Amino acid sequence: MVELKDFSRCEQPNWCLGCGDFGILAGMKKALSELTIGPHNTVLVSGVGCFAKLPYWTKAYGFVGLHGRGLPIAQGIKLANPKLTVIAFGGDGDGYGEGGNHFIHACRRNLNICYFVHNNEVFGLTTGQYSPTSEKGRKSKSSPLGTLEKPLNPLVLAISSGATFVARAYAGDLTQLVNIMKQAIQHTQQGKGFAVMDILQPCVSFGKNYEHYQKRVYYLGKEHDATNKIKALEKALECESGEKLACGVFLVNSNTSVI
Ligand SMILES: Cc1ncc(C[n+]2csc(CCOP(=O)(O)OP(=O)(O)O)c2C)c(N)n1
Ligand SMILES: [Mg+2]
Repeated sequence: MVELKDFSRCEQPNWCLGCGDFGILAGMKKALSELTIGPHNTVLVSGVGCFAKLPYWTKAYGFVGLHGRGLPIAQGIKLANPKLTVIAFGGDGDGYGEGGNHFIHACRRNLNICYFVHNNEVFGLTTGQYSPTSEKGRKSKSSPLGTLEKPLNPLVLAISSGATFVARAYAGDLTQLVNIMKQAIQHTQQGKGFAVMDILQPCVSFGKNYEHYQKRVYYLGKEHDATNKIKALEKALECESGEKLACGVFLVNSNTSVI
């Protein structure tokens, strides 16, 4: 039996009070323990950012790497020991900006690892610059007149690049977060390939608050056919206005994973 406390350390996270990262940390521990995956079989890998401190505060194997470079490390670990459950963590800056190139090719390569991206639409650790997922026109210390670019759509990028499990969750809804994380982990355990989860994360200091997400988040219903790539793309494109934020499993497919 694996219990939640098996993943706990005595140190407390130093994230801002109310940070969505707390929800993601809690969700990950709950998902692993409910799947009876123990700390001795788990490796957590991250890059640089507030989110990247997650392995510090979890009792499991961990590696905190360079900015945007979590995925190559995680893939190397999986190749060296395929029996391990490997979860890479990214931030919207880390994973979709600095590490964007690794992201695309990890989707194509489809190794059996999870990628959980803490998407708070901002560079949190460096105190509030705009990120690849910030909305157009966002004013920040690095864009005083507002950003000029449209935000990146990570779901569309993951689907079109070949990832076989693509989902979105919300850090403020633990029940659904755990449910979707468990499906992602199981996908990799069944040898079906790379599982990407974009996780909407409130940033109480520099980004959007819980109210913003609570008003917009809804879940894909049973009518959504996640085995249909075109339908998955359509749903992912629908979210671009930012007014309605669909969560759930957009795409699930089997694949040709090498390991
Ligand atoms: C190569 C490199 N470029 C820039 C930085 C500075 N830096 C540290 S954290 C960070 C932003 C992190 O943002 P994100 O990935 O969204 O994580 P968050 O802090 O929001 O959780 C940046 C630009 C760095 N450490 N290394
Ligand atoms: Mg961020």
